[in-house]
Amino acid sequence: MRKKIHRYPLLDAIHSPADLKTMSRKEMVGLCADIRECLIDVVSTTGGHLAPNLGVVELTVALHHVFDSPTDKMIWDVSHQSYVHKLLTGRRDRIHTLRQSAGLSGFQKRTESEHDAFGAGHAGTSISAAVGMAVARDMNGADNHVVAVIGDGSMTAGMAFEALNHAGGMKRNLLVVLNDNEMSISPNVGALSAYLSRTLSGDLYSWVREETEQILSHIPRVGRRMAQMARKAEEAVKGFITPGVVFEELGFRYLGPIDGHNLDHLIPVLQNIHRLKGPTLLHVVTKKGKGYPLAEDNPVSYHGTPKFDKTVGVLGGGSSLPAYTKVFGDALIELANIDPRVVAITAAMPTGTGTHTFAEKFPERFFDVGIAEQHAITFAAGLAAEGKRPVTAIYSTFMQRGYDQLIHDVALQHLPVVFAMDRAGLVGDDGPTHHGTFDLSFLRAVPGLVIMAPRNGQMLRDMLFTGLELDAPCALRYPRGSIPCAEPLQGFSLIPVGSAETLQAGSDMAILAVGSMVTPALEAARLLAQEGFSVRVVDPRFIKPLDEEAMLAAADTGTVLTVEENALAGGFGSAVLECFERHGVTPRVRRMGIPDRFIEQGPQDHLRAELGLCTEGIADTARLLLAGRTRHKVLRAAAGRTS
Ligand SMILES: Cc1ncc(C[n+]2csc(CCOP(=O)(O)OP(=O)(O)O)c2C)c(N)n1
Repeated sequence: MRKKIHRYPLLDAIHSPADLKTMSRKEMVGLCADIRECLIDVVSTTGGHLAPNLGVVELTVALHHVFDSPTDKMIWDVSHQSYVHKLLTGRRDRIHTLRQSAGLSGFQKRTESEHDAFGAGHAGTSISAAVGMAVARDMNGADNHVVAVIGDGSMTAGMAFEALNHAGGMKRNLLVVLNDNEMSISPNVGALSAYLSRTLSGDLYSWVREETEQILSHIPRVGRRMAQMARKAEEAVKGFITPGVVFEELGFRYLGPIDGHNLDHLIPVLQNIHRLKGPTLLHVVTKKGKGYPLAEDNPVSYHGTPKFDKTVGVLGGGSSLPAYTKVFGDALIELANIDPRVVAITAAMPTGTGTHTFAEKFPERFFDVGIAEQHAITFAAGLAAEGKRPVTAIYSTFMQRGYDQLIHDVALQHLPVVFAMDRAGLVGDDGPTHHGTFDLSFLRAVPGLVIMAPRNGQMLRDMLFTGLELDAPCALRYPRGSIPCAEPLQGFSLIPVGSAETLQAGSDMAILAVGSMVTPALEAARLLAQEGFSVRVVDPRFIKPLDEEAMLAAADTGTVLTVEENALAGGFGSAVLECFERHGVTPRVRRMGIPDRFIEQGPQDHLRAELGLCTEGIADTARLLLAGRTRHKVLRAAAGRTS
């Protein structure tokens, strides 16, 4: 029998967190090295969030050494940094399936493991969930620990402060670990970030070094123990109690900052906290990308990466066509050159939304508000109320956060804010927390909001221009990935609001396809033409207001197929049905889109193909419709109606 070779011997010996309990400190240091190597090996082949995970290796090991998951609850904010937790909680042998179809999720998922206490993907939820769990624990008379780990970036989310406020007032046992690496995806922004940096500044350190032991030894019992411990862990003495006033005023006991890469600091501190009562916040300082020089030097690129060659680093590659994100970013700069009223807003995603180039060009007109989508939207409303033309670039999935602000602050006051919603539709490996498949449904209900979806790069430019010329709020949604074809991208044309474009005439049936679905719909129509069918193809361009004339002309063919990368419930197809109902026309209609379930992770193209949202899928559905068409006509004639 061949002997199994252990690539990561210490990591391979861990089958559950219980195995960590008996490890010596030295072994744990070796374990951390194994984990880093494994992370780099895995993420270089699967893609994923490398730098955030490299930064929490020691912290995760220490937490699992001291606390008892799954009895103690560990909640990772966003949970993009939970790979180490996965490795330590029985998922080592499946880690190579990370973010793959039917593989491990890139985030925490309750259905994946009993150690995943709470699922996430969006930022700022961990403390709220932890407070809920702490209250439920107390109501149940249990005594387990609840630990939320939140990054300094995610701490900029308003929800985190709502939760701190609630928790601090209630005095339940709860630990919040603030993982401070001074980075969100990009460098962290705002006053809180500046405040946290000040707590790490040299001046403060020296003040603390002198004062800490004295202060600690004056705290009865716990204080003496902590002082002894602090003495042992030389470096940890740095700011053992620093002015974490913000958190203390919110009712938390603030401890830190401590070195989040030093187990000799982390473990004794956590062991002490384990015995403390009440809400505690431990401020831990880490380095994003720790241990992999390429990631340490460039944490933005290694925050989330596609697969890469680990010896040379993250490689570009992929399509030779520009991404929608870049087309948008370039167009925004061009339009801002023309119109000085144009300003740009991002909620902690300058690179992801393509607004980072705008930031370089127009630093005075660019605003990164942190992970604060709700604030971003009302902030935009304020700017618009005073005559600016804000373009608020927020991924479709994160727009969900700002729905009330969109209705109450923007639309109700009819303020001209442009929402540029990247990553609309299926996003791929990030999975259900990140698919942008609801925006058409939730936006369509908002009175006065213009909703557009471009089918190519030039149309994105024209829609952005049209949006900025409007005296109304508007949203444009475009997919993750490259534009569908090489085309000269130049100039800007106004698109008449509410006008569809008929791309191909046809009389047997009509396909009405939105945004990313237009190209496959045209290809499907071409296949059908080869089979002798005459198919009309219409790009509505505007989901709201709908070009009713164009929709009714489509109905005249007697058979209509709508295709969208959005939930079927309430999406574009629903709008078309509502239009037909308003006008009393009854063509045969089929709607293609996202069914009423959450779509798992997988390559974007595979997911689309599985749902039929591709050339073949559209052609197949069209064929079925066309086959039923004759029968339908006969039945309708028998019922005395014509179409
Ligand atoms: C509501 C929301 N907005 C934006 C994002 C995108 N996002 C994912 S991780 C991240 C940065 C998080 O920074 P931090 O919490 O400091 O963690 P780090 O990656 O630095 O460890 C952002 C902005 C998100 N997940 N959720």
